[in-house]
Amino acid sequence: MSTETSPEPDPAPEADARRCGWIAIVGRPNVGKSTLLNALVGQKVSITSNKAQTTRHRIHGIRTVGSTQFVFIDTPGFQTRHAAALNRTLNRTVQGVLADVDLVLFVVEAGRFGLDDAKVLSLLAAAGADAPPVVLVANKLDAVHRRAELAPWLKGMQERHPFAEYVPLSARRDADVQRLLGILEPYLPQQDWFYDEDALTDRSERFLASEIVREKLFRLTGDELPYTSTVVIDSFQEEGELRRIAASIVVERDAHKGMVIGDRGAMLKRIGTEARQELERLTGGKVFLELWVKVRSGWADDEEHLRSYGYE
Ligand SMILES: Nc1nc2c(ncn2[C@@H]2O[C@H](COP(=O)(O)OP(=O)(O)OP(=O)(O)O)[C@@H](O)[C@H]2O)c(=O)[nH]1
Ligand SMILES: [Mg+2]
Repeated sequence: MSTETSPEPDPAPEADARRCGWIAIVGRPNVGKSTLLNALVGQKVSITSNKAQTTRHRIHGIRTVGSTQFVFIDTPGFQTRHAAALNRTLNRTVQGVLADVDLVLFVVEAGRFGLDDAKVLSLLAAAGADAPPVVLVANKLDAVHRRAELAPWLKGMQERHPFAEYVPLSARRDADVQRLLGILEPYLPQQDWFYDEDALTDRSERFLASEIVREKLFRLTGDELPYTSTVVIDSFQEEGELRRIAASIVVERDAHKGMVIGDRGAMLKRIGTEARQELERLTGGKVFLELWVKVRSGWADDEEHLRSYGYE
């Protein structure tokens, strides 16, 4: 009889081969972080608009492909201009996220690197020796008309920071987004998944409802409405497939209230209709949405109000 001990039997092959990890998406406002997140997840979990500072919360978007689960964290565009409490809160959210992830996607617009991008990069560089690897994502490639200038620009980026990967892409092109998933996979540790295979986000329908109303508000009112407007859900009831939602749009001045309501209520009605339609697509059921407009001056500069509105 042999005295040699036989090696431990292999654990179940699927569990052993599984990968899962946290990937933070950071960058200055408006570079397309949330658009990229939605494309990576394959469904809208984070609102987007051409207004800077659209994202205000940390949002997990989850995508499971084969044996790998990617958990992306969308973050607010890092603010360098204003110092109101809202911005301090947003910046804390970004910095808090960086400490705890396996990988960082630093998103910039392809061919552009400005002072506000540099400030975000310096934050990443300051994270020290055990900082996670950083992948440079040069987004909006579709908007770059002089492709020949891209190679020297990428070379310049190499000198700025030892990025783990350099990925020019367009968040709007599905093939680019699938390629990015393949590039990121090897950076995730081998471990079991954190979420169910079909999970898409850590956020509730109630939260998504307030975000979708805020997106329509931003998109439909254009540039006149200051970004300090927000949306609060007053009640959210589920009755089978039906959702009854009452929400308040909170603005800082009476003049803004007029803007949101519009001529004989036309603007508010449009915001409500578009939000309801999107919520019905998202939940697959009927939605009753009731919208109110309230004036609360100074809320964005008041830490207590921020907390009561769900900002961390
Ligand atoms: N042409 C082009 N536009 C894009 C692309 N990706 C995003 N955009 C647009 O860029 C704008 C900003 O996109 P967001 O995804 O909201 O940007 P963000 O970085 O999340 O912005 P904040 O949340 O404000 O920090 C939107 O109008 C998008 O449609 C892209 O690949 N190509
Ligand atoms: Mg965003």
